Amino acid sequence: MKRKKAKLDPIPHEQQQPLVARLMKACGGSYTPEQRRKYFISGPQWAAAYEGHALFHAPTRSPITFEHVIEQYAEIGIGHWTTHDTDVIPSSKLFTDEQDAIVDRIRKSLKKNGLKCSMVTTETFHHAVFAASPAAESASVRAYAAKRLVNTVNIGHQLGASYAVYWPGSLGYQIQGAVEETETLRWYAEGLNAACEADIAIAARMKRKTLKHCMEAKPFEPQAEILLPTSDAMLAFIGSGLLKHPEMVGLNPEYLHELMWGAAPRAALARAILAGKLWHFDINDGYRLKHDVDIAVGLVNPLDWLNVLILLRSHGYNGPFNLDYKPPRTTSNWGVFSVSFPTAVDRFISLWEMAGEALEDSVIREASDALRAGGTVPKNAGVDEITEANRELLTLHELIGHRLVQILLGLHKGRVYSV
Ligand code: GCO
Ligand code: MN
Ligand code: MN
Repeated sequence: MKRKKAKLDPIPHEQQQPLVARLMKACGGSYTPEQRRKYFISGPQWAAAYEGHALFHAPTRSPITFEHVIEQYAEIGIGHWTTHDTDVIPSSKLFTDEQDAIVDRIRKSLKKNGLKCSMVTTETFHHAVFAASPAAESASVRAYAAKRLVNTVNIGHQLGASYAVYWPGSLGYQIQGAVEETETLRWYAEGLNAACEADIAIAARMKRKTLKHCMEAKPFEPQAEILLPTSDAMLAFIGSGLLKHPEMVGLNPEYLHELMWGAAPRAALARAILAGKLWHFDINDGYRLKHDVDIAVGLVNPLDWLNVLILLRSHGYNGPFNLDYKPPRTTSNWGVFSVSFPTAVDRFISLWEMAGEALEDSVIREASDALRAGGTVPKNAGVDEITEANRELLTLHELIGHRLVQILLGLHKGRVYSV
């Protein structure tokens, strides 16, 4: 039916927030902060503070402080907070008393708002010093990078974190032939080795557990060619013999980063699970074979997400779900915390609970059991008999797919459309 075109009156600025707030309420389906806090969900400082800038984009939002982010996360019910070193400490203030003062302010702000810092990470991609990567030819750059990683481990322990993440960023090249890959990867390993060795010493001194050091791959950015473009490449790197403590190093796959290169994220995660290295998980969404659009979880591929969470639930994944996405440039500073974050968290919780429902679903269960039982095959059966014996059961693959879509759309509860 075509809607009659109403004359639309412009909406004055002061009425816009109330309108958005009313429509948010009308959407329904939101969880309480207490319910949200039951999940190991973390909110990055850089996601909330993202100002909408990029190579082709001027900022659309104004800067905000970590105090504000932490306070807003607490209100929403995001129980954990994550940060890069330079999201909160300007590069020039690192390694100074000012760093200690800032870390102290963060600690107080977390405590006041009942949040925990779960993960820290080092920015080794933005500052000009890392133009040739943290594993640059120049030994002075590499020594500085190692010092930064060690400093972040230290901050992590001071803030009570359990995870450190490493996105190698500019580890790659624009111009082929200038960089020798094996040498660069050896140098990169030296940085991680320094971080792990320092961690062992700091953890012993502070009577804490060592951190879980998690590598994060991204295939296409910010260099033209990337030396460790996928989680699989990182698994090979961890097992290459270059790391002094491979047992301390695992993965932080990002959903979109795996999707970007054309992988099935669920299969990439399955390989990480088999290797015992799925320790941390950046959750977001986007499109295949495109740049890193970092859209909020479940907005593009909810069915794929449901399947990812079925895999993680059935393997008892209990690490963090880090909301590493970028609120759209069209969203206001106010909208970041009143629409973008709560809706991302709530879609995640719905999909997680739905995954539990799918695992318990009697139709899926009986279909999966039947497929595993297989058909009745006579002794010494030949290829034709084996094929024939299983033929009707294989139809269940599509039936399971249909059932998962029914669960996703709520149709398994008997919802139908009048036609
Ligand atoms: C990206 C990356 C980053 C990393 C972060 C942690 O999408 O650009 O995922 O957000 O997760 O740098 O090291
Ligand atoms: Mn990420
Ligand atoms: Mn990303």
